[in-house]
Amino acid sequence: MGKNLATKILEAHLAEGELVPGREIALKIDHCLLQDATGTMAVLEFMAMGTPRVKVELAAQYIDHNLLQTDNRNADDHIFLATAAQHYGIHLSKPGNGVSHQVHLERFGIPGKVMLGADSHTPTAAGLSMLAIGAGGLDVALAMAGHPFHLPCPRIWGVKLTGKLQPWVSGKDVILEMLRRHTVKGGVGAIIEYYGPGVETLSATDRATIGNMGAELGATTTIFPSDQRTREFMEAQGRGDLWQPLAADPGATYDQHDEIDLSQVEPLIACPSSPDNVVPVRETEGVKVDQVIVGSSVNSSFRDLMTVCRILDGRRVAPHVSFNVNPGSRQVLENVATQGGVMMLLLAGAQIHQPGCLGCIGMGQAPGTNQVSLRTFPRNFPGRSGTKNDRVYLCSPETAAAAGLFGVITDPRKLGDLLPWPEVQNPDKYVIDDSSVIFPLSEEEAEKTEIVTGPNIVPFPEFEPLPDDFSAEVILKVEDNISTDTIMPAGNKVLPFRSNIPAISDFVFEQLDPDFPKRAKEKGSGVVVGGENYGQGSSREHAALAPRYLGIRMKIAKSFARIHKANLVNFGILPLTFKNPVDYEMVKQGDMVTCPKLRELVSSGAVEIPVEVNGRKVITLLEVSDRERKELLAGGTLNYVRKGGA
Ligand code: MIC
Repeated sequence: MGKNLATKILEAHLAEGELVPGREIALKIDHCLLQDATGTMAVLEFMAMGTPRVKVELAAQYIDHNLLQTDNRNADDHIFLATAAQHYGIHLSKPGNGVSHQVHLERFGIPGKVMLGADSHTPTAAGLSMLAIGAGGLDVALAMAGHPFHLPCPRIWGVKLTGKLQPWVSGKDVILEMLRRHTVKGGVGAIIEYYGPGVETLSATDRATIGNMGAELGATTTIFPSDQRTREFMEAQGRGDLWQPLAADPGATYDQHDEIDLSQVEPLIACPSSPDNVVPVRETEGVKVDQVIVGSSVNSSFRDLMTVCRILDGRRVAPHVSFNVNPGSRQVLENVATQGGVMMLLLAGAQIHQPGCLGCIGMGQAPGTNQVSLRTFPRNFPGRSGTKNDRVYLCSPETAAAAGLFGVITDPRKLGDLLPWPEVQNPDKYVIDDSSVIFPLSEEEAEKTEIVTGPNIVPFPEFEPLPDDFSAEVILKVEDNISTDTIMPAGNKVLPFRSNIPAISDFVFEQLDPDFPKRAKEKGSGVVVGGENYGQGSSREHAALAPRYLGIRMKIAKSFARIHKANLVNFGILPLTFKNPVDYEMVKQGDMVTCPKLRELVSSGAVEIPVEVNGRKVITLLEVSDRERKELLAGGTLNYVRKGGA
C-alpha cells in the first residue's frame, strides 16, 4: 500500500508515539518561526528555560506585526527581540522586511522539513512542501530548547486536484471553496494533503495561499508535493540546491477524501464575519465598497500584487474607494518596483504601505463606521479590523482589484471586458535583498550580546499548581466558534501589551463583555463555558495566559480548537468538554461549579470528570495525554518543565 506524503514526513520526524490518529505523538522540529506579537512571550519563556542557544537547525524571528511605533513600547519590543535573537542564535528579520510567512518561503523554507511557528498561519510554508504547524509560543520555545513537539496524531485528508483554474480565478478561490464545503471546523484534527494532476498547475505562491488558510478550516496543517513548480520557485530565489522532489507513493491511501476540479472553481468571497461564510462573488455584486486592502499575511506575493498592478495599469480606482496595498515582503516590493508595478499602483490612486501584517491584525487600517472593506486577508472575525460591527469580506486579489475599479463588489471575470487576462508568472530570478536579515553570530560573539529589556517587558507570571478541590462560578457563557480575537483582542491598542500579561489581561473579552476582567479579579476565580470549536483562529497564547492570570482554571465547552486547547493546558487551565452536549444548554452564567478531589481525579487518569453545577451532576471529559495531565497538575507546562519534566 503506497504511503501519502504527510505520513512519510511524519515518520521521518517521529520522536515519540505511533501514527494512529488521535493518539499523542511527538515530532522532531527542524525550523522554528517566531513573530513579534507572539514572539516576545515565547522568548521570555525560552529565557525562563535557561537554554544558552537554540537547538534547532534554523530559528527565525520576524518583526512584522507591531510595526506602528506610537510610543516606546513596540520599539522596546523590537530591540528586545533583536538582542535576544543575537544572544540565542536566531535569525532576525527587521521591521519592514515583511511578513514571516512570505519571507520564510523566500529565504529559508526547505521541502520536507518540519517547522513549528508561533503563528496559526505557519502552514503557508506548504507552498514549499514543508510540514509547518502553528502552535502557542511556549511550545515553540520548548522546540527551540530542543524538545520534540507533542500533538494529537492527525488524520490525513487527501484532496485530489484535477483540471486547471480559469482566467480571473486563483488560489484564494480554491481555499474559499474548501471553506464553503467544510466550514471553519471541517479540518480540525487533519493534515490536508493536496495531490493529483491539478497540483502542477498551481505555483508555489498559490499553494502557499491555500496552505495559509487551511488554518481557517481548523486543520493541523496542509502539505503539497515538492515538484518542478517548487524547484522553479527555489531556483528563482537562488536556493535551487536545497530543492528535492517529494510526493505520495502511487496508490497512496488517505483517511478522508475530497476532490476539486479546478476548472469548475469560480470567484468566491467570504462575507462578514467568518471565513466560512462563503458565496460566489456574483451573488454579492453591487454592494458598495469603501475600502480595499491587498496583501498582508496571505496573497501578498509577487504574483498577487503584480496581478493587481496589471489590472489597475492606466486606470484609476473609484473616487470613494480607499485602495491599500500591503506587500508581503521587501523582496516582493522590490520585484514589483523593478517591473514598473509601483508606478501603476501610484497612478491608479493606491496607497502603498510598508511590507507587514498591518490591518490584518488591526494594526491600523481600521474601516470607518458601517463601511464595507474587501480584503485579501485570511480572517474576518467580528471586530478583528479594530472597528465595532465591522463589515469585512475576504477575497482574491483579482476580486479586490475589480471592486477597487468599479467601487462595488464585482465578479472579476467582468474585467475581461476591459483587458486581457494578465496571466502573471513569478519571475525566473527574483531581485534578492537580504539586507534586512541579521544572521546569527558565532557562539562566542553571541554570548557577549546583552539582551535589552524595556520597562513594558514584564517577566512571565508564577502560577500555582492545580488545587485539591475546585469551586468557582461560571462567569461567562459564550456560543459556538468563539475565536481568540474575541477572547483576547489584537489591534493597535492591545498588541503593545503582548509582553505585559498583567496589563493585557484587562482586555480579555473586551468586545463581548468589558466587565469580564473586573468580575474575574473580584471573584479571584471563574469558569468559562463555550460552544463548539471554542478558541478557533490565531495561535496567540495570550488567549489562555491572560484568563489564567485573572484566575480562570477551568473552561467547559462542546469542543475546542487544537491550538487553543494546547495553550490552555500549557497555562494550567482544564479544557473540559460536555459528555452530553445538552448539558451546555442547562448551564447558566452565575451557576456555581464544584468538583471536590479534582486533583486526585486528574492524576488518576480519569477521562470522565464529574462536576456539580448548582447541585446537578454534569459529566465532563478531560481528553488529554498523560504528559498533559502532569502539566495541568503542575499548574502549567513551564512549572512542569522546570521540575525536570518534558
Ligand atoms: C492572526 O492572524 O491572528 C495572527 C496575527 O497571525 C495570529 C498571531 C497573533 O495573534 O499574534 C495567529 O494567527 O497566530
